[in-house]
Amino acid sequence: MPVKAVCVLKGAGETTGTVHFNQEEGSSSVSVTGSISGLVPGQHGFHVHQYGDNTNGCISAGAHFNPLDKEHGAPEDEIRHVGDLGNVTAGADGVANIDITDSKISLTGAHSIIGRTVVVHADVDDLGKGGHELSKTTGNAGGRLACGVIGICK
Ligand SMILES: [Cu+2]
Ligand SMILES: [Zn+2]
Repeated sequence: MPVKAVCVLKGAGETTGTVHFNQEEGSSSVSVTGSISGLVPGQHGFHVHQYGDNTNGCISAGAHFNPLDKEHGAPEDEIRHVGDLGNVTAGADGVANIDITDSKISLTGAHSIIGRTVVVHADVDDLGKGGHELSKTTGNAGGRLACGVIGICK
């Protein structure tokens, strides 16, 4: 049986979205699909954060999901947080369509993202390479526009 999960993104502003996760049985990769609307055109940091806690809004989700205690990086880097999914890109209509395959996140086991939070950010994630003091922790991706807890679905 594949494992499937879904996340509905909401925030204080007009950014909303839905993200689907699918992992085939025995596969080490997860497909991430969906769309986010109400964004400024351009790139926006897109991560799985540690906690499935939105008590005080997206800030309660904590830092990037990082069970291996590594520095922030790009999805294709060996040195990255498990939760580092890079950027999504919004078009002129403010909509970002997501179609990512990632082999570091999982829907089962020690690196499972079930019950954690997806966050989409105001700014571009520099993927650890921007030279900013926050580059190696957050990619300097700015505020949290919208977020949601990842839950199992059918
Ligand atoms: Cu983030
Ligand atoms: Zn990170």
